[in-house]
Amino acid sequence: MDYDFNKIISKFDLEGEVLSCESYGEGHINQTYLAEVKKGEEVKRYIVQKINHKLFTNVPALMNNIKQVTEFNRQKILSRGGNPDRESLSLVYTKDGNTFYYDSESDGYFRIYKFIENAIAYQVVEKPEHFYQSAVAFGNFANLLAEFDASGLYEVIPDFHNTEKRFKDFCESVRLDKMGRAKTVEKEIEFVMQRKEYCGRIVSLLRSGQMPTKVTHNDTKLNNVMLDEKTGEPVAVIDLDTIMPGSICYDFGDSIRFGCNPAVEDEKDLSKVNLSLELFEAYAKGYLGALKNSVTKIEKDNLAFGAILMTYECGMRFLADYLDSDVYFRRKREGQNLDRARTQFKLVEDMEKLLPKMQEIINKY
Ligand code: ADP
Ligand code: GN1
Ligand code: MG
Repeated sequence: MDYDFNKIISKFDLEGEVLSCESYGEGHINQTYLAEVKKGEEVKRYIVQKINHKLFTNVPALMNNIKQVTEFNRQKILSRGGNPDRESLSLVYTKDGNTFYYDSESDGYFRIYKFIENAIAYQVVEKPEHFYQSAVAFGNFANLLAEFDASGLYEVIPDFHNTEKRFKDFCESVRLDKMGRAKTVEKEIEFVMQRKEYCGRIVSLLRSGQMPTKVTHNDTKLNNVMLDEKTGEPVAVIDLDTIMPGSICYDFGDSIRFGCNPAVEDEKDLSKVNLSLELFEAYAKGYLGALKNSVTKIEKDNLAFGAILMTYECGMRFLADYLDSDVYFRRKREGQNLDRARTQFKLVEDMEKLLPKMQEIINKY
């Protein structure tokens, strides 16, 4: 075990003997573990996470956001007769009622969620139907957030999808070139520079009020939603760290970025990386179907562009991290962030060619 999980878990309001606590999942940000805890004859599973506090510098405020959203969600699910421990991310509080435990020994902030059983967070789309269902899940989640009083939410990472700001940060990484890697990725840097004009489009629409600012999830990739392992139907939206003001074009775009590509995010063989219009249509149908009339014209006109923007932005973030010596995104091997950046740029090129078709599909729904 990486940390003293016996001690850490004992601080939370759950009883029993910790049988194991092993590294779990494919998230790029937090350190996630699956714990098995035995109480009497029963073994229960939990997700234990060491929160990335380099990035989430105000953990109490972050956790207060999660508490507000999950508690709201819980009430909604209970009122329709559902099971909140399965249909929502559910926190296990500490014995003294806190949302997290700070372990001074490891300088780690830990939180625990109930494990959502019999459900899968896919890394790539295996069936178009699954992708459609993930769109329904994120669409319903957007509806839920629209009813939620967001005035008490803290903006966890300001400018999270402010692509103009991301571009400036990228230029700074190129300028500093800490690892001397810039000369080996000139082509990729040029790719970003050539598309600078993309950066301001959505932020200026939001700034001028032409596009509504909504409370959004901001990290809507396929492995942040759990689907029932048997029926493939949506179970719960997870990874609630980045709920903040944003645009639905970001949420829609990020789902497309990750899920419409049949290859993995760090695929080395770029011939396998492309945008599937079939998957795009499945997502558009599910998402717009769930959102119904709440989508404005300006949003609709920018959903397909949002996919290009989110993919471009994510590629730029991966490349900046490669230049900065991989300090942001967790990586399992050397060069992984560069490979991730390259898949994103390949997808951007594909989307640029397919944009009129993507827009046509949006207009259908
Ligand atoms: P990160 O912020 O690092 O992406 P996530 O919160 O998304 O971390 O968790 C990483 C992975 O752990 C998810 O993709 C999912 O596979 C799994 N996971 C997270 N929470 C739960 C849960 N409550 N039940 C089951 N699996 C979960
Ligand atoms: C991170 O946490 P995770 O792995 O679900 C990142 C997203 C990126 C994504 C790229 C808080 O998401 O913004 O789009 O990696 N999350 C954060 O796969 O930066
Ligand atoms: Mg995640």
